[in-house]
Amino acid sequence: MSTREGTPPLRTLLVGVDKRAVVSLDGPWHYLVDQPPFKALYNERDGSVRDNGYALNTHPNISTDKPHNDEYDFATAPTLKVPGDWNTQEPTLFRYEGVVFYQRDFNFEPRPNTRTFLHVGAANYRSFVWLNGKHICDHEGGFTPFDCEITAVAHSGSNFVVIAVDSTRHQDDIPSVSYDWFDFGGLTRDVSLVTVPAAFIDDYEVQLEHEATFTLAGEHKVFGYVHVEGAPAGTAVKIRIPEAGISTTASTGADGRAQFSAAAKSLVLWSPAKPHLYKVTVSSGADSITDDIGFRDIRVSGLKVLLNGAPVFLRGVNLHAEAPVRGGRADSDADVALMFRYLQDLHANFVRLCHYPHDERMERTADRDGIMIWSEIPLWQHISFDKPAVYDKAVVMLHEMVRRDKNKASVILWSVSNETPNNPVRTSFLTNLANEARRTDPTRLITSALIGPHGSGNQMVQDDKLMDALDVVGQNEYIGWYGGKAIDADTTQWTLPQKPIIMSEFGGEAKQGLHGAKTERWREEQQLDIYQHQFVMFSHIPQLVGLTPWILFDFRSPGRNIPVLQDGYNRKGLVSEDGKKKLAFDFMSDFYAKMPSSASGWSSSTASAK
Ligand code: GCB
Repeated sequence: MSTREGTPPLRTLLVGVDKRAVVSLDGPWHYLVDQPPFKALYNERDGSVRDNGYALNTHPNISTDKPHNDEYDFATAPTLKVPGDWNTQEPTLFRYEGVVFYQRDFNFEPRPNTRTFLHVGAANYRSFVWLNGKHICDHEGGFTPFDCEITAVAHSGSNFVVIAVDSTRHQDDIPSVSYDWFDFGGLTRDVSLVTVPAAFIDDYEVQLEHEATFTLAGEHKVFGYVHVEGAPAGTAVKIRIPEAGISTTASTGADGRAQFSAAAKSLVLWSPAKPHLYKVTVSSGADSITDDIGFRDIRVSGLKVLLNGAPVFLRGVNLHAEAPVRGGRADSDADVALMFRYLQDLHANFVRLCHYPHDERMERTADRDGIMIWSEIPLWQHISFDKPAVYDKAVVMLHEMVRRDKNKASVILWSVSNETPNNPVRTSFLTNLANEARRTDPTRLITSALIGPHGSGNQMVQDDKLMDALDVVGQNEYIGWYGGKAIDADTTQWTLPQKPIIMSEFGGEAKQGLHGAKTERWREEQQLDIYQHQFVMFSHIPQLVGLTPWILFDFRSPGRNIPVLQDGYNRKGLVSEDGKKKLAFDFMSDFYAKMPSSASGWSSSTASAK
């Protein structure tokens, strides 16, 4: 198995882009579809990327007597809105998985002693970027940001950028070819130009110091680092948190990092009850960023998860990054606000963002509103676990996820995978990845959602060796839907590790508005019945520290093809895709609402909820 040394360099550079003054390139971009076999993007001969095709943004000779040339033209091509998936913007692209070229012009005035980056919030799945006809960067992975430097290529006046996005699935991609969600393609998150001084802050981490033991009272320390790119060792950085009485300086080492640790006066620790954020300013030379950061401690003690030293019960739900009501990939403040309205209605204090990093607005809103987050990379079920290159790719995705969100107090869990096959090759891959996650961020908890305990009769024995590498174990199961009857859950007994357990998926499908007997499939009553029996089972799991039912909203999935009932949607939502709540929503919401906020486990959580 390849190790850190073999890992390709992290291409995402800039942390805290949403806190910088940027030039937005959101809006209409011209597009051209490059249908299979994708001759505009890939050379037929060897599959290499063509730099001499649409990337050049030439125009056809139409009304002149010049010789025949290329047969494409962005200038007169239609447009797609960025950010946005192409599937829900153009009916002929609804089921399209392939290559789309995007192009737009922008004006630029270079400023002396600055560097400029093109920042892409996310593009699914592979991206190839050219500026003024020059190939400036590529990126793989549909859910994390990347930056391409344009300083040397951009000129004064009008410039053009071309981005080819390829959403085709491949075996060795992450996720691989088969997954239970819709493959929304395109420039799905914000695109901007970020101009920074020649020496600039590309990365910083500011957190509550993670001591060996946590004490609520007494002095807390804030620690972290500021990384300055393009500055010599010994460059000064300043970290100021006025409300916490912190104003400190540090200087960069040979690696460009300035480490710091500073005592804070009586911090208000971040929690769902009080999601306090501090204004934190990091600066160096001409560069400065002011972020909003919460400070809190998350750790495991025995069978409990402790938030700021107190056991906490994670009242959660699963969520895909699909916009309710309007449909399509969630990409705006309005989409995020709507999702959070339902989380509030559910009385949730926790959300599992499935199965890939979501728009950064989710973490920002969760920080502000006091919702804890499980964030995951898209290692979903079958991945090419036997390939070192795929491991390297997984490490890059992990690093990109952690790098973007490590300053978000809301994020308490990094998940390395979901429902992967239990075999030695995969266990070694994921154990290494979990260890890498812990090395990268020792202040948070590492998890994974597991499936498939060995069972005989009503005995479920989870003996997956991957659990040894996890702080918190996610257990998925669908008793009453994919197997058995709802009532079987009453007598199901689990043998689980002596670690905190989150029941990370359970549920069943129901078509909103379809009513009948609880024995009838697809009825809201049956979905509710599944939930009620699950709760009997949960009461026998002493290690239970949280629940995330599958899933908040019905979501598109191309394999869900029962007409009328599914119509291309996975119907396990507590709410339909157009925002209507099902009976199971009210059940979960009542339960969470009645749970004492001090609840830490099932017995304390249910004491007053019944
Ligand atoms: C699972 C997967 C999830 C699916 C869900 C289902 O176990 O983790 O991605 O969508 O089951 O509905 O089958």
